[in-house]
Amino acid sequence: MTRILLLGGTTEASSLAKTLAEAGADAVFSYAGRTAKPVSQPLPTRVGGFGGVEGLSGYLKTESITHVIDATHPFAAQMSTNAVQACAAAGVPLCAFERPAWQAGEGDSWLHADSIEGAVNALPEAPARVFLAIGKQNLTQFAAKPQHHYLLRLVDAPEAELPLPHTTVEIARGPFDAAGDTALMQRYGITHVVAKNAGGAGAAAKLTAARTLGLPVFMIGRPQVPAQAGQRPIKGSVAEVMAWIAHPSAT
Ligand code: 3Y8
Ligand code: NAP
Repeated sequence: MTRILLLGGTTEASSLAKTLAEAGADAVFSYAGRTAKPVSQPLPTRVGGFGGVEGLSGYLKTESITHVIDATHPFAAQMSTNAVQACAAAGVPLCAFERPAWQAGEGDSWLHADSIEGAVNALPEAPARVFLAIGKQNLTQFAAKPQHHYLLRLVDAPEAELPLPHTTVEIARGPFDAAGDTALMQRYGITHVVAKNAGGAGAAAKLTAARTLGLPVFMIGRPQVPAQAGQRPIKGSVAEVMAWIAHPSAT
């Protein structure tokens, strides 16, 4: 009896949830609970961490999960790593539903950073106006360069004091569009953009806007998710995931 756990939090996860619901699949959608009011899904939904690998392994057993689909964001590396370990321990097939990384195109001026710290170090010394479109979980690292004015885009208004002295906060939930991001960056006289290589369409608008405005982008590469060969096949479309559910061994 197929019972699917869908680890969500991305546009891809939401589109897969729709297809699973339409197919009448027995599936549970899972959010980390990072935002105050996540977008509602057409599947039964759980919110909050599982309690590490232990907790996830226990969940797989008590909920008789037969397939896990990791459709989390490429930067949700801890969740993905936990899923690899818990699924291996429980002998439950796992696949990742992931969008390809963005590639620089004609007219782009990207500086590649291998981590958040790398992006901080790459920022100039002279005061600049930086669009920091990476959410709120990694802002502290940028306190190393307090001289810049940071435009922050957050899903929820910050509860605590921000770790940066000069900020403008934009509260908005994606997906975003290029015209909106171009106007936003012009309004605040942005000179540099920092982005995580999320891939997908939901966060790409700022890259198109940067190209239009001829601005440099500090592009942070994705973290690696350690997995044995075949343990975590990566699918790029809803159709591929649906085919995998039918035949998980035919990765
Ligand atoms: C809680 C669920 C859907 C999902 C939409 C996608 C698109 C909009 C673009 C910018 C970049 C950023 C951020 C972003 C985008 C989609 C997708 C995507 C980037 C929601 C969501 C949850 C989260 C968590 C949130 C993080 C933050 C990251 C904002 C819902 C809206 C910057 C990533 O305040 C916080 O603590 C926010 C935390 C993790 C990154 C960070 O480190 O702060 N996403 N985003 C999920 C959960 O609880 O499990 O609230 O509805 C989902 C989406 N965010 O269904 O259409 O698919 O990527 N999310 C990044 O890409 O850099 C915004 O501003 O240009
Ligand atoms: P993370 O650092 O990889 O995960 C930290 C912990 O959060 C995990 O160990 C797990 O807690 C819990 N968690 C994460 N995703 C979960 C899920 N879908 N369901 C249940 N628990 C989850 O994750 P993150 O980067 O904070 O991202 C959190 C969520 O936001 C993810 O679902 C991701 O898809 C979404 N998101 C993230 C980004 C981003 O830039 N990171 C962007 C867009 C959307 P336990 O160990 O207790 O199980």
